[in-house]
Amino acid sequence: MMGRLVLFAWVFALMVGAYAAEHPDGNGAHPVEVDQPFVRLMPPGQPNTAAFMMLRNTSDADLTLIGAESGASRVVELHDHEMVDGIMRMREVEQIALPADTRVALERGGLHVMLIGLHEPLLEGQRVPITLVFDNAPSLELLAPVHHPGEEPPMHDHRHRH
Ligand SMILES: [Cu+2]
Repeated sequence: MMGRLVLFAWVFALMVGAYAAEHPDGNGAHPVEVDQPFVRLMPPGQPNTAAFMMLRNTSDADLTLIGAESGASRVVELHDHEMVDGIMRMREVEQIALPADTRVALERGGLHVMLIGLHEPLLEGQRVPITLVFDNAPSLELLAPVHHPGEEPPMHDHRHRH
């Protein structure tokens, strides 16, 4: 019995050691990098908006974004766009796959984090806290500045305008 306890303790210590080796400065080295996050400024009275960003899975393991949280709105959902009868519509998706060593864009007309039921109107330049939740990586907190739709940072050489 005692031997088994010691074994458990030893295996646990090994696991903690492995985690520390992969994350040398604590929570600083997350396997997912987030570039240029922003929240779209909506006209006054509009209760919903969306957050966009470039996600990069820098690890060699497949990860999955399974949700997002924010104190700014009542509900936060992962959304995608799809064409239905020639009209672009948003729909909720359960998760967003982040294959190993791959970039995934959350961008206008595509995947995004939907903020539904804003508690207060957002102001340009304000930074909105968003937490990304993954299936097999620690949650990641970020601050996404609010941008006027015409002044969003360019993500690609070609920008889709609808
Ligand atoms: Cu949406």
